[in-house]
This record gives sequence, structure tokens and C-alpha cells, in this order.
Amino acid sequence: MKQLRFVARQWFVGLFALTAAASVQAQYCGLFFSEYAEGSASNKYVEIYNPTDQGIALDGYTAALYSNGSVTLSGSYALSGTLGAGEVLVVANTGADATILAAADVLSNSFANWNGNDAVALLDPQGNVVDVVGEIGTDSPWPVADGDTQNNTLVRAASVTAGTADWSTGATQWTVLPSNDWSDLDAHTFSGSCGAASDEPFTLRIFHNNDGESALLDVDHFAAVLDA
Ligand SMILES: [Ca+2]
Ligand SMILES: [Ca+2]
Ligand SMILES: [Ca+2]
Repeated sequence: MKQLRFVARQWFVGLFALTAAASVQAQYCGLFFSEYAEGSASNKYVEIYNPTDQGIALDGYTAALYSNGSVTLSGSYALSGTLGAGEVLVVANTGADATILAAADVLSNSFANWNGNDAVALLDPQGNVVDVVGEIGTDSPWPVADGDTQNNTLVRAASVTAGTADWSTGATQWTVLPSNDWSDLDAHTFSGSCGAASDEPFTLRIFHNNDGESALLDVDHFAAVLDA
């Protein structure tokens, strides 16, 4: 038991060292919308960008549309495959301009069917909002910089390293290009510093089942439990 206790103690020392290291690294990096186009006719697309230095599996992620203030899905597309490091995935409407179609990786008229007052979201495999353009549950073109989400193309700031479910933050992160301006299509200028996808935040929970409850145990407590 003493050997086990020693191993546990060393494991915890290593874990705390890892936690301390993580706290001084660059901020969280993850998938986000790098561009959103709400042009004329069916000229609708988004880019999804991977800012990390490793591929990210898209299986389970959903490109989601919440139209006209709806709080439930109006349209969606189930993403799949792997998005390479520093690459963008372009999701467009089938009726978009040939320039957009030439750059598109995925076509979905269920999803790419907004006209400025519809929230466009990226959901993770657990259904959490990873990123959003607009505010789910409200019906309005949303102001962004010197424009809004209607009849414009929005390009994400180069410094953004991850999406946000909070539109009050997200709304401040875009540059507005005119309607049908696709000059930044299929590429993203990124100035952040991201490591691997494993930099994502994590929660440590040690389960202590003696009393049916969970608790975060410190080194000495954990050793004591092992000895018990
Ligand atoms: Ca609409
Ligand atoms: Ca439009
Ligand atoms: Ca772009």
C-alpha cells in the first residue's frame, strides 16, 4: 500500500504541475466561425476555422440555424470528417454564386438559409453552442461594427482563438465587408498562438463513493483514502 500511495502522490504532483502550466498558456483555442456571408439571393455561406496545430474531428458537430427568433432548430447540417490545422471548412447554399461553390466543402440548404435575422450556430457533440452569429431566440438583424448581419459579409478578427456562445462578446469580433464581397472566402488571417487541441480546458473530478457524493480531493486526502 505504501508503494501505491507513493505512486498516487507522484501522480498528483504531476497533475498539479500540469494544471499550473495550463494556467499560463495562451487562452483556449477551438473551432469558430471565421466568416459569415449574407449576400443577395442564395449567396450564403460560413467558414469554420481550426486555429490549433492539430486536426479536429468534426463528427458530432452540427451547423445549426435558428430562424426568425426560434429557440429550436430550423435547419441543420451534421458535420463529419477532420478539419486540418489552420484550415477552413466552407459550408454554402447550393444556389450560391459559382465563386462560392468553387470554394465550398459542404453544401446545405437546410443550414445555409439565413437572411440576416436568423441565428447561425456551431454546436459541439454534446449540443453546446461553441459559436454563434446573432442571438438564438431573438429576431433581428444584429448590429456588428459599422454594419449588421444582413446584406453584409462578416470576417472574424485575426486575434480570435475560439468561438463564444455569448453574442455580446461575439458581436465585437467582426469586420464588415459589403454585400457579396467574397474577397476573404476560403482563407482566414489568424494572429493568435494556439497549441494542440488538447489545450482545451478540462475539469478534474475525483469520485469518493463512500458517502455517495463526489468531492475534489487534495493529495493528503487522496492518500488517506487509499490507506483506508
Ligand atoms: Ca429569416
Ligand atoms: Ca441578403
Ligand atoms: Ca475568410
